[in-house]
Amino acid sequence: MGYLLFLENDIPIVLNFSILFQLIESYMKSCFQSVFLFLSVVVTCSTKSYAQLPKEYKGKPFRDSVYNRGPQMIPGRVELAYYDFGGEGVAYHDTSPENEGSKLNRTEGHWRPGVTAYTAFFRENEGVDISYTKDWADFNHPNKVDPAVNQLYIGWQSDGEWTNYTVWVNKPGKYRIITIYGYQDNKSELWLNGKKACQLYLPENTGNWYNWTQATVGEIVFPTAGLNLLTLRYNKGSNLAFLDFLLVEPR
Ligand SMILES: [Ca+2]
Ligand SMILES: [Ca+2]
Repeated sequence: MGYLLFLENDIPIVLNFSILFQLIESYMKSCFQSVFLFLSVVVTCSTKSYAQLPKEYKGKPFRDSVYNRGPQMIPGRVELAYYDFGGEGVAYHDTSPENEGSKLNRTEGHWRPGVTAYTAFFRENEGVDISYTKDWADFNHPNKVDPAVNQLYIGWQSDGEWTNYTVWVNKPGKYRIITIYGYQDNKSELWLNGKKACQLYLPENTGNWYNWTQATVGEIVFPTAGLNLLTLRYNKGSNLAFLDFLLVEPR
């Protein structure tokens, strides 16, 4: 067996080749195992984070120049106007092909002074009917709970309509759902990854579409963290702005 001889700071160092090879082999094995372990963790996490999304779902989380944070987070607020990309039959179903909110806001007096085109004609070329809260319609009378100024909401609801949201669940568990709405119960349901998860109930009839209030409207369990597909199925009855998910029982 050969020897390696060299000098370090003028001190001769002698190494047996077989020991050297064992050291190299051991080092390489250790590196390989680390890389393998890392990849396993990545693949496992990735699989776990996406497993619950229906495989056939082709929609993608909404994003634009103003909102670019990716999937909306739970716990937190899901803005209903930020339904997924993907179009009619994939990301939403709406009975009228036009955005009735944008269409109205193109008429005289409905694009209010100081309101941006982004807000007044939000997702104008899609079918979901979206508008925003206006000075002379939503704030010219007392509301039980005021919505935000220029709050986007889904209106012009018809029976059997729905919108999809790819959400990121940070903490599995049971959540209370709080919303702000105008008018009356619309018999909404939330579906999670293609299965009915809960019924929503808007408890108070506010009198009309532009009298707003806030209420707890249901509870839902998110069993798994990561990406989940939330579907809001609604019927005629209300203007609906967002859903707040408040964690009440972690799992
Ligand atoms: Ca429509
Ligand atoms: Ca509609």
